[in-house]
Amino acid sequence: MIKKYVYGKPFETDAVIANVECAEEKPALGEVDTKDGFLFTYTLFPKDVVYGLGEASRGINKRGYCYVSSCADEPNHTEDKRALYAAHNFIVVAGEKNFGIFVDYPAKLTFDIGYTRMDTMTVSCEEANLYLYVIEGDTPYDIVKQFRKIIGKSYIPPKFAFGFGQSRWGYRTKDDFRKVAEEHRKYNIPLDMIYMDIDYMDSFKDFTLHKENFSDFSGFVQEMKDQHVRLVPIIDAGVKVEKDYDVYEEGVKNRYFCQCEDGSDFTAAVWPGYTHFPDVLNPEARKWFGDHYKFLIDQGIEGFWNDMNEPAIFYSREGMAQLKELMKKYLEMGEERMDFFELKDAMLKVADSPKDYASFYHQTEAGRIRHDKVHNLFGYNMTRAAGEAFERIEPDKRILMFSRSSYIGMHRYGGIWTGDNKSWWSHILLELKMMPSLNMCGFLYAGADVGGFGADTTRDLVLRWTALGVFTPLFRNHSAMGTRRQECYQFENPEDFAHVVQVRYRLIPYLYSEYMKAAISDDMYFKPLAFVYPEDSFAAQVEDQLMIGNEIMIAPVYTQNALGRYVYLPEEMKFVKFMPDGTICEEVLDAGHHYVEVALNEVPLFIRKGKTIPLAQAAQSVAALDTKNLEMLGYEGAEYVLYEDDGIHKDYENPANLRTLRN
Ligand code: MIG
Repeated sequence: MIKKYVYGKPFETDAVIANVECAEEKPALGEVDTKDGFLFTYTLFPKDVVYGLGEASRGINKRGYCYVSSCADEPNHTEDKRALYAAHNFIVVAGEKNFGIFVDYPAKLTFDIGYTRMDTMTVSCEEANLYLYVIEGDTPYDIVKQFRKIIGKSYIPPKFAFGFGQSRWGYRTKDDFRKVAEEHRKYNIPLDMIYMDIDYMDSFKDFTLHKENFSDFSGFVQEMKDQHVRLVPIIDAGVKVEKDYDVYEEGVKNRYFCQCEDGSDFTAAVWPGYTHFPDVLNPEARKWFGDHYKFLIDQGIEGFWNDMNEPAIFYSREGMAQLKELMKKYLEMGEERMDFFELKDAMLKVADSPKDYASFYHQTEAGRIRHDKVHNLFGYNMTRAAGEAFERIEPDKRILMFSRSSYIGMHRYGGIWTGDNKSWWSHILLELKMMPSLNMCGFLYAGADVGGFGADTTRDLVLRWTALGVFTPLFRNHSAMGTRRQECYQFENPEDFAHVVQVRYRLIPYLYSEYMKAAISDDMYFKPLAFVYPEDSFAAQVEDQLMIGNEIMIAPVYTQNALGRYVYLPEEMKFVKFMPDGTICEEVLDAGHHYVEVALNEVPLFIRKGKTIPLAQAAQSVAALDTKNLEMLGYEGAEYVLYEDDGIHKDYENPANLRTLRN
């Protein structure tokens, strides 16, 4: 049962696409107060669990902290962070009463989930102009499924995007990319994608190519495709201010950029230097920006990642002007009297400043709106620009797309990666916890930078993280310039990495099938244990294991120097380990707590009682997978319904895509 309540004059975000009638009465659960902004209050029962919020810090159970929806370029994903890159305003309270709420509001929103008072949850924002959806159901899982029905189908990438991708900020030349492909092939580390970070562009200008490094780009794209490797370029939000650069000139001429109060184009510095932001909330400008992806599609590109679309601002013209004033003051007064901390603070504060976000405007269907009032919709609509354009450019073909910033609704146009994590053990666990929360909000194609983006990694960390990445739909090793190199072939015994990545390919028939079933039926691919075992009170406390699809459970090792880990089995399961020599260890374990040993080069998973999964032979690319000859793993006599399609087109509902396999 879903009820929609309207307060004031909401901005139409298009997050919800089903027609839900507005209810006349007040919500039966919780109290709403609109005297001073919007305030929803609910008293939590001692054992209530709160799920949701998609991309956020901390646990699967969100209780006990305060989270803020305010998309931010935040590269430090520590426990104290209240806001990361996305705004996913959906939560589910499970326990004494089960209900979900979605607050469709595109500006800053605060979820105080037992932070100010441990027994009180509040959701609040400054202006009471929003839609509140209240969803009641028997279980949290049921509530999620109802929610997913009203926000529209999740994005489906091409099948190659279920392969392994290698990325690093700093690949510059064709030879850099060739080397990555060569090294993977040399060590039999499967590979389907190499990501192109900002250096492929000419001076960081969107929809351009570095002239010396990428002459005959389409020839190069084909050269890589001949090895079954797709190049996936990055697109940044800001368009460089540069005379005679076509994207810039068109945007200025047609008034397609976000503007200041006085009608001048808002100017912010990002990688290219000063840029303007395409006004992706203006349908015409959105179409224009999206059409530019064609420049790369025409050269054979089949996938993109959208970055810096919170949008990130290093500094604005105004911010720089103020800094200059301050520096001038210091130069005049001399260093004895200089307040070092004032200067340091001023420097840090120019980036992503609320003042800047409140100084430019969008031209929307509802008229001119100040950016800060719709801030959380920028990344969503940049990705929507691309997604809508793909429908025009290649209506029958799936194109890979994922974004850094997002809002619910964007899940229809692309996936997400979780941004600039670090090479920390705790971030393996953080990724695991985010995955089911993201699925609740519709984001199925998701993953984190395997091995960690910032900071120097270690071999064991990359191996353990890769063994989790085996199960995430988006499986990409990515790292920042200046950090220790972390491609699989950079470490001793690359065959260990080859083995772990090969396990992914062996599992692709199953993982892809479960992804597609989840996408087609608005279900979750990753589930917290409690969603599958609602009667098991211990399952609700498990924060480091996940269910995938209907057959398996994962319990990755995320502790350095650990030889294995404790795992909780809500029912009997078959413990499976993919050994480095290609064999598979199987052992039936009873329900309950166990310690399982898992070496660095082994990949563990658990098959639920009475279930079976298909397994392919390892292959070096998705295209090379033999899905006709699958072996079955798990319980004998069990059946599995496999979903398979050509991975390119959109014929999802064809009954021929399903076939029953028997163990
Ligand atoms: O300010 O393009 O999250 O994946 O490598 C950093 C360079 C800009 C941030 C992205 C990261 C990417 C990096 N970008």
